Amino acid sequence: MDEFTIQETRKFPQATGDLSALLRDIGLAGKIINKQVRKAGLVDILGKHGATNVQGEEQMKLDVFANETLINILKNCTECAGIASEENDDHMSYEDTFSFNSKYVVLFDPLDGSSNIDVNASIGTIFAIYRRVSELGKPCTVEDFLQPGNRQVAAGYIIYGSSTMMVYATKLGVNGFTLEPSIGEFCLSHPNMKCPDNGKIYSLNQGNTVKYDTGMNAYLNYCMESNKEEGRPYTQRYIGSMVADMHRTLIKGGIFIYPGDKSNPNGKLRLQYECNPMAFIVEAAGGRALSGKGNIMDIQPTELHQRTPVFIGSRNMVEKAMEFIQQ
Ligand code: FDP
Repeated sequence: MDEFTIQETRKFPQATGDLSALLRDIGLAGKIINKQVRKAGLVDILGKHGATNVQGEEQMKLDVFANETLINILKNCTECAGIASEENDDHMSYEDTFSFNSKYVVLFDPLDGSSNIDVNASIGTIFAIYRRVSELGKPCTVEDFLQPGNRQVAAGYIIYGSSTMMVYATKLGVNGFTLEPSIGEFCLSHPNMKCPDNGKIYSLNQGNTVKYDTGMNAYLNYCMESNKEEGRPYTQRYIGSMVADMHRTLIKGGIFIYPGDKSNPNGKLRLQYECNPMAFIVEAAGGRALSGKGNIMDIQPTELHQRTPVFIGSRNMVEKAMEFIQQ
């Protein structure tokens, strides 16, 4: 992966190599988190940590470990001015001369899908990289973290599944690397990933149907309706771990939805830590990511832990869903 990233950034004569180094450091954090995830069940890392995060959700021990690993690695590298994590109340600006002069900030969800940890289902780390807008030479500021998703320079995820993979996107495209455990390297296994324009899978928490509005329910009926020519009914798949559901959607096509509902009009998923990076990846792969009111990546964030409804995946399926949602 490191070699591939260096070759790619060489396509830009003005590139300094900072982005490649940052991606390598995030990959390193992924390897360390992976090592711990793979020991779950053997060492005392399963279960609850005993605290709640800023969203009032119970933190799992692995959430805390993953968060601290990313924070420390990015603090000690020279390309990151600061971070914002789904697990922390505020952004963190790294207070040293190297960091003051670093041009990138990173936002991450250290361990997404954590309700799946104890049952051995796939979980993942999601990250988004932005060029800071604050003045170089000084600490980064909250404005650096409140940029719309269309200003992302790169985004990606690491999935701890049947194998461990790091998938990242830049404006040049999306590539996937599988961790070769015997040499500890991410190796290019999924070059130039493309999200199929159409798919046969819809993915959402259908248990919430009663809370969905009429447009959303009409779309669900459309997915379940029989239409041989159009390949319906679609298949329903929902792991409840966004990284895992999105990885499948990226590879096989389909639509992943976490809509707003009567009790939570903005849905559950976080704009900056989950939806924007996934939107950047999927759109770089030819797919589509909408909120029901427009492009996810055009939303101007006003706070760090903002949520948004999300409809993401195969271009034609997402556009079709909008015919029902925007009624
Ligand atoms: P989790 O709470 O397990 O961390 O971001 C939160 C998330 O998982 C996503 O990964 C997942 O897609 C979604 O929540 C699942 O939510 P529901 O249980 O409400 O379906």
